[in-house]
Amino acid sequence: MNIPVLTDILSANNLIAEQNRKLLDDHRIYMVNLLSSPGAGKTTFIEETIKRLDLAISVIEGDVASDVDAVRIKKLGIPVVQINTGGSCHLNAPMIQKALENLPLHKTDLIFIENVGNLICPAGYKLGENISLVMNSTTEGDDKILKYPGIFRVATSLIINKIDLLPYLDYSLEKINENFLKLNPQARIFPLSSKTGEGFDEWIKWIRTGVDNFCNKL
Ligand SMILES: Nc1nc2c(ncn2[C@@H]2O[C@H](COP(=O)(O)OP(=O)(O)OP(=O)(O)O)[C@@H](O)[C@H]2O)c(=O)[nH]1
Ligand SMILES: [Mg+2]
Repeated sequence: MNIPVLTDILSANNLIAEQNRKLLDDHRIYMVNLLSSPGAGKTTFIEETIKRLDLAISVIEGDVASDVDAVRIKKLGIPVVQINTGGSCHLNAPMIQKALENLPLHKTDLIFIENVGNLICPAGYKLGENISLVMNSTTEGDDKILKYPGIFRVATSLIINKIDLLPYLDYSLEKINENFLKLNPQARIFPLSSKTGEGFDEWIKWIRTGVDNFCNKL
């Protein structure tokens, strides 16, 4: 079935995503798009990453409503813009373009975008990011990769959060690893706990190297 309207919307979005990328390249800023279902632990993970990463970080928060997450990030003294989509289940490139106007780009190395909690629609919308991180938490069950392959296919890396709860749950890390690597053989997997900090060293080393390599290539 041909759906020209959707094709037009996506290509208009992609054009602005490219403009966002160009602006960020000019400022040597790396941008990460973080995707997951609601409550997987995205904001907690960003907070814990900010505490451990010696870079100038800014954050764009996407939610249907409220500024709850932006208030949390602001408490860490980090520049943050809250986007309320008013019902839409994903962020798009024009929203990010507007948010970038309100961030101190001249003193930012890395931007985290926390996308709207959802495993379906955010996958189709490029924002100008360097990488997409998809988070699956142990409390969601280990079958989500099979049920929502689209979002896991676009992931550069998979964050498995809440591993501190593994002893209490019927969740198989082996199954997740196997299913994810079938879709995405080149991608990295970081099992970690945003509550205890377990597993963060590997993740921090990896993201730091990613930012450094990006800056060296420009
Ligand atoms: N046990 C445990 N709890 C966690 C961990 N990470 C986050 N949480 C808890 O999970 C709940 C949701 O965390 P958030 O960081 O708000 O999740 P989120 O993905 O940002 O949620 P939305 O923005 O609403 O989609 C909170 O009660 C956190 O304290 C973890 O690694 N282990
Ligand atoms: Mg959040």
